[in-house]
Amino acid sequence: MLPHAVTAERRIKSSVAFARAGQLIPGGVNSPARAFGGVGGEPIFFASATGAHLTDIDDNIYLDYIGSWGPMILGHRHPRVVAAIQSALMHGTSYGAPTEGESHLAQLIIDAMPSIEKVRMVSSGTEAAMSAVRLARGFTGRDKIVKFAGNYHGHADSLLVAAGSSAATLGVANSPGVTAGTARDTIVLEYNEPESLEALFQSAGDTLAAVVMEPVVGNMGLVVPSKDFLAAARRLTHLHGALLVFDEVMTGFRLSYGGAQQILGITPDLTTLGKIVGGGLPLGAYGGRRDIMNHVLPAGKVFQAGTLSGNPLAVASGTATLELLRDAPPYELLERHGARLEEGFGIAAHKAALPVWIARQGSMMTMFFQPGPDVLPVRGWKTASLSDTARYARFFWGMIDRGHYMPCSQYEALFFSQAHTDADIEATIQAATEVLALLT
Ligand code: KE4
Repeated sequence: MLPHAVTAERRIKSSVAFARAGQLIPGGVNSPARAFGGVGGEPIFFASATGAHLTDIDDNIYLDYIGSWGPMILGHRHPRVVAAIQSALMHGTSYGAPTEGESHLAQLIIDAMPSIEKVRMVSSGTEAAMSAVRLARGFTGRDKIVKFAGNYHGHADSLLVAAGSSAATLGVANSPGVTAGTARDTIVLEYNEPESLEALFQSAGDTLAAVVMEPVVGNMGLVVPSKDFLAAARRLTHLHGALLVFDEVMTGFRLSYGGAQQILGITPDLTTLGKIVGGGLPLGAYGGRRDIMNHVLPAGKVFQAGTLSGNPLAVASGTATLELLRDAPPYELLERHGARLEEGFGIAAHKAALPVWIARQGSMMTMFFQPGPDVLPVRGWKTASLSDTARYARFFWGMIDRGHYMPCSQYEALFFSQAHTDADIEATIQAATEVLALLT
């Protein structure tokens, strides 16, 4: 089932739905990441999804390259995941009390990531990151945290400083409403600059509770870390008694079954998870060293709670997803398809004489459109933010009109699933070749 070409005239129902939503919901969306602010035009409303495909409310079919911003690594509506949710549903939806399923999922997470000795489940990646920061501050007794420009860790106040993802896309990397007092305790450095991390620790190492980072960045577009940068983060936090927090909400179970930390060979003190761990239902988690996690209430004194934490339906969905990824790992297939997509896009951009930087890790990839003529390697926000976002927007709409749903921002990574076939990947390369040729 290959996508058919669609045009704006074929999205009338979406346009009507967006007009109605705009009267009821700020910006007509429940998350700015899906508002199309980075590409202009109106967001597309969807009705259903199966495997690698999305169907919008005008019955247009698209190959899906965001996969709900990461969770749908198995493809939409995997039968085993659907069956697990249905089975849990037959028993109830929420108890506000512990269930054995939560311990089973906790064991799966702990088995997958040796750095996680204990784990607490929450309902989103934001909650996971917010809680990990509070825990790091409670454990160390220190106030200040370090994050990196273009990294996004959800919308908790202390982390909405120089944030990536839709905060960067829509120009509110430092959101109104975040107080100066809060922002004062968040120090922002440039990703992949070990020397600035070194200098900070030299001057203020004993005031730092944690370094919080995306171990492979998806939220400024894809940026991979240098070995020196990662080594410095691990060495300096250890030396100065600060915690290293890997935000693996996006990379966890995506880049490998053990996440980015498995492929990078770095052991963090705390890890945050989301997206895939819930299989598309609302579930996040944070975990790490037992001595740290035992500070979380009621084992310890650091408060964190949640009505729907460890919700039985989300736990069933996440458990089925992780068991499928553990028992039939898709990572070799995803790597093969990723390498082919990277090659195809690179050849197409070269043919069109377009200055682009393509970054990829497994099934996460970004093609950065640059002003040129020279191509600058994108190592952090300083270079990512130079991107030609107008040209990206033209690429995005050209791909939409050919039935390929790319991230609606230059500052987001694309994702694909194990349900994408060789033919799907080739069709997307063909579409990109046609669109890029029109962008010169
Ligand atoms: P959620 O609260 O959206 O579940 O997770 C926040 C979060 C934390 N950490 C990382 C590394 C993340 O990528 C995210 C969320 N990612 C964005 C997409 N880049 C979610 C999309 C959205 O905000 O709608």
